[in-house]
Amino acid sequence: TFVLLISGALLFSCDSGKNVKMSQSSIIPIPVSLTDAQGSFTINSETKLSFQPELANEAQLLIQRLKTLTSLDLEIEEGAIDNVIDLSLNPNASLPDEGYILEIGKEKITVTGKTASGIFWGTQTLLQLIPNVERTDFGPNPQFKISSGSVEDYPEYEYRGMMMDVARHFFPVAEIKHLIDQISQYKINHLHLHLSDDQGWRIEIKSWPKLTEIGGSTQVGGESGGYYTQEDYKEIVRYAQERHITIVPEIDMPGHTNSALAAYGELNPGIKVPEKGAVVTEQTRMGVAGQPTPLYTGTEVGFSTLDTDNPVTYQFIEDVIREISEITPGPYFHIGGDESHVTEMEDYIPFIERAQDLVTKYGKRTLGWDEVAHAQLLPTSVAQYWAKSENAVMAIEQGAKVLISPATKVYLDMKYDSTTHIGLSWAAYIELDEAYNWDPTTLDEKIKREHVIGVEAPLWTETVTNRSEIEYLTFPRLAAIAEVAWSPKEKRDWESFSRRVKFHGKRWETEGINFYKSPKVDWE
Ligand code: TNX
Repeated sequence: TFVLLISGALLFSCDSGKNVKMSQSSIIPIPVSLTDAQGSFTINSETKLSFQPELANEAQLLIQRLKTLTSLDLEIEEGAIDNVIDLSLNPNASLPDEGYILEIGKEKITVTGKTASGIFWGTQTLLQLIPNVERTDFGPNPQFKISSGSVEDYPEYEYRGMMMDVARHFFPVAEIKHLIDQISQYKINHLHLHLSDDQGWRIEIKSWPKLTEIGGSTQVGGESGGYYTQEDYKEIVRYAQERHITIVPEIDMPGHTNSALAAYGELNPGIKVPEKGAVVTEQTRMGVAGQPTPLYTGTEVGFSTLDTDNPVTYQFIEDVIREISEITPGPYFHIGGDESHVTEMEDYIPFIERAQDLVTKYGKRTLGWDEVAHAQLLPTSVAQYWAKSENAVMAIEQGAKVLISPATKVYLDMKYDSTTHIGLSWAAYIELDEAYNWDPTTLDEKIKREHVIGVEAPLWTETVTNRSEIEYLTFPRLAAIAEVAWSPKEKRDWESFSRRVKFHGKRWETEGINFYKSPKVDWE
């Protein structure tokens, strides 16, 4: 008995083997199909990795992540037969582009996909099947058992996004990379960067250097700001690309532009005296036409506009769109277009149409907040529904598509409840179940599946100043939203999600991610 006890204890410390059946696993987003089989695969120090040369990037990322989660450093061995994880591209597979098949046999794990993206998402699923072990408890001979079975999976929506506002508060490249690491685990494939707003201009434009020099110098609260050089931006794009994430740059116009007006007075139309003599205090911040505005570090919205009558404005936006498009491999350029409260509608509409033409000229598709639907949209354009479904419907009626970001469901800057110490609450309190229990196709009867390219969760940062605050508002809500965007409607179920998210809570804890312990989930 003594020997048995000792070996039992040893086994316990290095073999994390409560065997969870595939169908009972905690994968988020929930896959299209899960099938159980007899037996299990054990990952240990002898496990090999084999892959085609085209998959070297996905293989490297898998090795790195496995090492963090298990302490094991997998060796690469082409053609290994036993105890092997094999990544295998099959261009003829009958799968959607981002789909994958993951098979856990007794001697072999295979991830098959038609594209490298499919393979990458398949490896993210595999990583979620590795049992959680405290990093201090790996022991001398770590083993990780995964129940046999298979997963067949592909996304419901092609666009699964998060938006990060780096304008209200600036976050350096390292923070964005950390965020990319986290969100790619949930099969999020677009990261929209809100690169300019009243409080800051965050990307170097070589032909208009004062944008960053002056416009980038501060942020909400009045501390010093910051910006990405074009090299920094390219590094973010590269890092995201490795993780199969497309960067979507946004320059908000014609409103939300005080940082540009502070840098270049020639863009400033000045105060327009309201026709009916009404006192509009917001407009007083615009000062004198042709003169730079003061820098702004508060949190009001809707008081600024570019001069839509001045030809120099169009030279300006063309230079900005060109320089950013040149370093953006993804298909989209986001022109903002929201809350232009001091731009007359008769000026707003032609402005948006010219901006859309310039985006097209530089080879991109236009994305814009839902107000842009007041203009004539191209069929390649996308309106981002955040506030008004009638705007989304107007976009659809023009043949454009919509990206779904209702503020009441997916705004990550909304508080969870009245006690949340950061965030805003103008749209709603959004508890975890609120972020989970909704569907893009039931918001308005005129918005149908075929009109929707996907779902995006924005994080506005008026109240967010550091990594831990980003994490607190983002997790676990982003996991819920990722499931809305990836998983088929019939597979989604709150009870199931609230059980699965526990596993992720443990993993976030181990990784030092400051997530919100929603009372809707039994985390123990
Ligand atoms: C509305 S959403 C805005 C942003 C704010 C946000 C705060 C949108 C297109 N405009 O300027 O940051 O609310 O929740």
